[in-house]
Amino acid sequence: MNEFAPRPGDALIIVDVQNDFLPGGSLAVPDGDAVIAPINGYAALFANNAHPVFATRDWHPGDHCSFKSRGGPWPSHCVAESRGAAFPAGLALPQAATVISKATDPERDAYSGFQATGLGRQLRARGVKRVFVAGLATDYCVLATVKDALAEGFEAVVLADAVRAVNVAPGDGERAIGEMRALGATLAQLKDVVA
Ligand code: VGL
Ligand code: ZN
Repeated sequence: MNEFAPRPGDALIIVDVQNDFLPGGSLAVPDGDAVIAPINGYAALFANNAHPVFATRDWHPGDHCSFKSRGGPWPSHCVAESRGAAFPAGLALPQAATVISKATDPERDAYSGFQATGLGRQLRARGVKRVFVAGLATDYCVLATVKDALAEGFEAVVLADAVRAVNVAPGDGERAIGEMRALGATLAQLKDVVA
């Protein structure tokens, strides 16, 4: 029996696959669009087997504290309701997917999909024990989401073929993967999950 085959108690969390994080966006993740095809595969697999699918989105007010205009580290990105904050046309989100908006408070950043969103409560309410995490970016929101998932007692599987890193410093993505593994996350890719 394949340990990564989705079973009852599993959920998929798609992190921040939004136009601004894709090539051409205001905070483009290198090769970020490469996550879309494998994520579409995971999303179909989970949805077709009635396993919950969640999609987080960075959903900032126009004057968010993380923006350079306010002394933060990032260019303006993912402003709520903007085209940059939208999911890309190529992302095949299942009808039943639950969208989780985060970092909506102008005065606080939130990399983790669990931060002030009720995601942990929603997962527990649906009997989820193990989360499969994909999306952008490996070294920020994927890392923070996986750390919080583990801290809240979920098992976490990082979908290695469906994450990409910003790499502000070279190697940040690899270090993030190492950190997640050290905390107890496992790594899988599409062929492990469908096998
Ligand atoms: C993210 C930087 C700023 C992410 C969000 O989704 O990883 N990174 N805001
Ligand atoms: Zn952000």
